[in-house]
This record gives sequence, C-alpha cells and structure tokens, in this order.
Amino acid sequence: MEARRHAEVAGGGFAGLTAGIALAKAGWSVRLHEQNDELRDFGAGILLWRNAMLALEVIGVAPAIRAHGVVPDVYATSLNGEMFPPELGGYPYWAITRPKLHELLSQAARDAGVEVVTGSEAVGADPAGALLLADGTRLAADLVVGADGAGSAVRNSLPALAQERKKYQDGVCRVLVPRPAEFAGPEWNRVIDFWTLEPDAMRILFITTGPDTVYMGMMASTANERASRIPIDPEIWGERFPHLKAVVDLAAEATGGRHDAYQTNRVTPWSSGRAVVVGDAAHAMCPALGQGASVGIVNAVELAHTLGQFDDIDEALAAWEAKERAMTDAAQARSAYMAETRTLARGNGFTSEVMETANFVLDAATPAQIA
Ligand code: FAD
Ligand code: 5PR
Repeated sequence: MEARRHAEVAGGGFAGLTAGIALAKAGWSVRLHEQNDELRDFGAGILLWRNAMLALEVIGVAPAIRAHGVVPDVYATSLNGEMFPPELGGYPYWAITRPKLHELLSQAARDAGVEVVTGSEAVGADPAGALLLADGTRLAADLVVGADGAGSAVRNSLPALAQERKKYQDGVCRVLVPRPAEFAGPEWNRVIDFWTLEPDAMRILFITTGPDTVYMGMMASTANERASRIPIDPEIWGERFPHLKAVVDLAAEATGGRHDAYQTNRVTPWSSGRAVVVGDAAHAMCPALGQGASVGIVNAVELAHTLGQFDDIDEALAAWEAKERAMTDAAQARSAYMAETRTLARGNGFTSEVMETANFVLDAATPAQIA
C-alpha cells in the first residue's frame, strides 16, 4: 500500500480550515498551524454565495451552515433614499456570522482528523517540501499549503511567486450588532445596501444574520478619517443615515469590529514545487461582491479534489491552477471594478456576468450536490 500523503497547512482561517478538511477527507494526514493562541474569527458577518455553499456541501459542512445561517429574502439597494428594484429574490446565498462559520469549520476540521496546532507561526516554505516555523522547526511534507492570509509569510518566502498589489480609495468598518426591536420585522430579513455619494461616498451594508444579530459593513473613503474609525463614530454615521440611527448607535457600542482598506493581490503562479497558496494568500480581492472567502473555499476544495486525480503532485497543482485561474482572476477584476466605480450604488449590480463567480460549478461536486 502507498504511504499516506502528508500536508502541513499554515493558517487557520476559512481557506486553511477548508483545505485541511478537504485533504483529510481525501485521505491525507494534515497538520494545521495557526499563529494565534486560539482558532477564532472577529465579530462581523459574511455572505456565502452558491459557489461556496457547493464547496461546503462537498466537505459536509453545508448542513450546519444552513442550520445556523439565514437566506436573506432579497438584496435591496437604496441611493439617497431612493430604492431600486430588489435583486436576487429566491437566489440561494447565505448570511452567517463569521465567528459561527469559523467555529463550524474548526469543528469539522477536528472531526476530519486534522491536527490543529495553535500558537504556531509559519515563516516560509521550502519548495522541496517543508514548512518552516518561527521557532526554527522544519516540517517535511508532501504538500505545504500557505493559507496565511493577505500578508502570507509562506507566499512571501517563495521567489517564484510574483505579486501585483493594489490599494483602493475605500475601506470598511465591520461590526456585528444585536438586532434591535425596530429592525425585528420581516422587511429587515434582507440585505439592504444604503448609499449616499454626496458630499462623499458613505454606505451602510445592512445584512441580517438571523433573529438576534445584524452585520453592518460601513464603507467610506479612507480619506474620511472619522468614518474609518473603530469604534464607530455615531455622529458622522447618524447624520448621513438618520433613519438608521438605532442601529448606528448600537454599532458604536459594538466591540470586536474592525476596519480594513480595500486591497487586491494577484499572485502568479500559485505554487512552487511542493508549496501552494490558497485563499487571500493567493488572491486577496476587494469585498465589493462579497466573494473573497467564497472563492478561497472553492479553490481549497478543488485543490484536494485535483490532488486525488493525479499521482504526481506537480501535475495536480498545474491542473488545479489551470481550472481555477480564470474564475478567480475574473472575480478579482470584477470586484475591483465595482470598488473603483462604486457602481453598486446605482442598483442592478448582480448582472449575469457578475453572478458567474457565484454560479461556478466545482469539479469536486457530484450531480446530486449540484442539483
Ligand atoms: P484569513 O482570514 O486572513 O486567515 C488567515 C489565518 O492565518 C488567520 O487565522 C491568521 O491568524 C493566520 N496566519 C497569518 N499568518 C500566519 C503565519 N505566519 N503562521 C500561522 N498562521 C498565520 N468574503 C466572502 O466570501 N463573503 C463576504 O461577505 C466577505 N465580506 C468581506 C468584507 C470585507 C470588508 C473584507 C475586507 C473581506 C470580505 N470577504 C468576504 C473576504 C474574506 O474576509 C477573506 O477573503 C477571507 O477571510 C480570507 O480567508 P483566508 O483564510 O484566506 O485568510
Ligand atoms: N459585500 C459584502 C461586504 O461585507 C462588504 C462589501 C460587499 C458582503 C463589506 O462591507 O462592498 O465593501 C463591500
């Protein structure tokens, strides 16, 4: 019998956990290193599109997401108080809190037999097949997976991986707030994207994450310092969105939120020898389409699937990148275009071209899962 293949994964975010689960389910032994002392994610919400849900179906996590998340009724956009026709009615996409999604993936990783090591910082990878840790340890592996986020140390240690980085004008404060009584009604079981563009662009993306919580993505130009602050400044947001004052005041009290400026990082190629990058380490993108984690989850599941189709790891990595590259590049380019032009403010944003990413069908999925 052939020896069991072994993977060392750096990073316990959505991409690393998904890669770990998918590889373990495909028969690999997997050890996952998270630099923090515990596996967790910060207080915000996240949209999981159909592509991500299909990938999570393949690794058996989708039922738990359905039990803990919600399908928003529609995606509605409002500019200066004018509502555009609602979009995505009946489209199966999910909203869930990030801590819950992270907890479900962490549990699934442990259930699949992934060995999780916390407080373990990666500093690089050797393309010959080893993960290098900050404490000097060198861990040999058939495959090293760098899932260590946009600032990836694994990626940065691999000279063969070229990077094109770009920063954008806008940034987002993300907070999770208790759902107040004023917003309890069914008319709030939606994603509502509230925009103003004058005197400068400010936006509150209101996303239901269930009966108890609301996720708010509060976007502004990073030049608008008061609107880019955590904790949320209730005055500046309340002035621009007076009808949302109740949630803005709660957002101001929220703990555990965070501000991020928009950035993209296009990496080519995604692997060097036995080292491969997935998730934001490979393709950090603007959040405009809410696809960053979803694409990372898809690519992680496809990676494990493709490795199962080849004896040779180099061949598998090349075939995997050939399959996922066009979809990923398109998602990065579309979300960057949306961010640069702020075109979502005018509604009707989810055109069939934009929905291509969400409708991506994984090779790893069975016909029953796709149906
Ligand atoms: P990360 O989440 O960055 O995880 C990396 C992990 O690796 C972390 O746990 C980190 O501590 C650990 N780590 C880092 N360095 C090391 C090291 N050297 N050694 C060991 N461990 C290390 N995506 C969606 O699909 N839907 C959305 O609705 C959505 N909304 C978004 C909104 C905003 C404002 C932003 C900025 C992004 C959004 N995204 C969304 C994108 C999504 O958040 C990211 O794509 C996703 O979190 C990336 O996951 P990851 O696992 O690749 O990286
Ligand atoms: N979509 C989602 C999101 O969380 C953000 C954006 C788009 C789901 C961040 O608020 O455009 O910034 C965005």
